[in-house]
Order: sequence, then C-alpha cells, then structure tokens
Amino acid sequence: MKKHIALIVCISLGFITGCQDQKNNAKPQRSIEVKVERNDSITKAEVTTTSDINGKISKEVQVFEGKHEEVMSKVKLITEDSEAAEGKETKRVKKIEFLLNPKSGSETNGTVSFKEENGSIHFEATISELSEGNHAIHIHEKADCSSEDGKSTGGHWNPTFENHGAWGAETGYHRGDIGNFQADSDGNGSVSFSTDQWCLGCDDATKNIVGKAIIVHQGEDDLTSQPSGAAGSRISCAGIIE
Ligand SMILES: [Cu+2]
Ligand SMILES: [Zn+2]
Repeated sequence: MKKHIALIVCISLGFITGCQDQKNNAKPQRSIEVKVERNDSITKAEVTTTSDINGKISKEVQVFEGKHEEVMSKVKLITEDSEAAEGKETKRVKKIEFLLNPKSGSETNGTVSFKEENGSIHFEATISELSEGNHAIHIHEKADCSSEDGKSTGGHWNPTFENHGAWGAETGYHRGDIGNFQADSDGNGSVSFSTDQWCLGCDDATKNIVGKAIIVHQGEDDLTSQPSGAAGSRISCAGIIE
C-alpha cells in the first residue's frame, strides 16, 4: 500500500484567520501556505508566499523535492525569514492541518487542525468511518505513523510525568489526554478542544506538540486505567510534522 501524508501549514501574519481570507485588510500583510506531500521515499513541498501591500497582491511559489529532512529544513528557513521580516507588532496566527490515516485494518480517516492564537491552541478534528459510540483520542509521543498498528507513535505524550487521567484531573493527566468523543450512527465524529497548555513549536518541551502524533482508538478511554486508559487498538494516526 502506498502511503501518503499530506499536510498544509498556514502561517498567517496580520489579521488573517485562515489560508484564503486575505483580501479584506488594507494593511500590508503576508501569508505563507505550505503543502507537503510525503511517501516512503520522497517529500515534495510547495511554498506559496502571498504579499498584500496596500491592495497590491503578489504571489511567489517555490517547490522543493527530495529527502524529507532536507525539504522540511528549507521550508522552515523560508517561514522563519518571513516572520522576522514582518516585525514584532503583527498579530501571529499559526495554523496547521493534516490528515488522519487508517491503521490496524480500519478505514478510519479524517482531518485534524491546530490553530495557535493569543497564547492558546484550538484543536479540531473531523473523523469518519468509525463504529458508533465513544472513541478515545490522544496525543502520543512520536510523529511516526509508519507501523500498521500505530504503535510506532509510542505511548501517551506525558512531558510532565503524571498519571493518565481525565484532562485537568487533580490526580494527574497526560498533556496528551484529550479524552473521548462520540461517533454517530453514520460513523462520523468530531472533536473541538482549546487549551493554553500546548504550543506550536515553542521552546517549552512541556507544551510543544510538534513532533508528536494524534491517535484515534477503537474503544473508549476509561480515564483511570494506567498507563493509557485501556482504549483498545489504534485505528487512525497522524504525525504533527517531522
Ligand atoms: Cu492513545
Ligand atoms: Zn494518557
């Protein structure tokens, strides 16, 4: 089976809230859209930089292809350059979106997004091809979805060395313990979650979710069993970049 991981990273500067909504503001602004396609041997990244200076819109597209690490480091250079060029007064909104891929023989798939704004992160997931009922969703410690059972992602992301539990529990919880969500009779479910205990690419290792993975489980998290809530097999997986 050919594996594709596609992800879209939007780094928007100025008062932009998404990848497309760029025209309703007279202030100079720039947005970068990164599309990454990766299969077993090669990674291709397309970086589109759109500048809007007093209504004059210009667009630049750069394409990189090759080894994953090399391509991603070029992308990182460009996006950091762009942030520096904009200065410090602009409001920064970072958003990443990517796909959940089926694991453990399931067909469960979906989309996941993280948006960072004003020091907090809003997480949203839309998932389909689920069995009806409750399913656990967590952040696991490694962005490696290569194994068929999803176990290559490791255990729950737990940078504060606490017990597994319900988010916010006094007895402890992992920073990856998002919890449960419900799938309807058509097999569709969604998750919406906000927290200031995560960040996208900051220096605080207890908050940075980049390099981790999202895992959806076949079963429900009982929020008490150690170390991971007895939620059953891992049916869908997405790496949060790198
Ligand atoms: Cu999990
Ligand atoms: Zn946990």
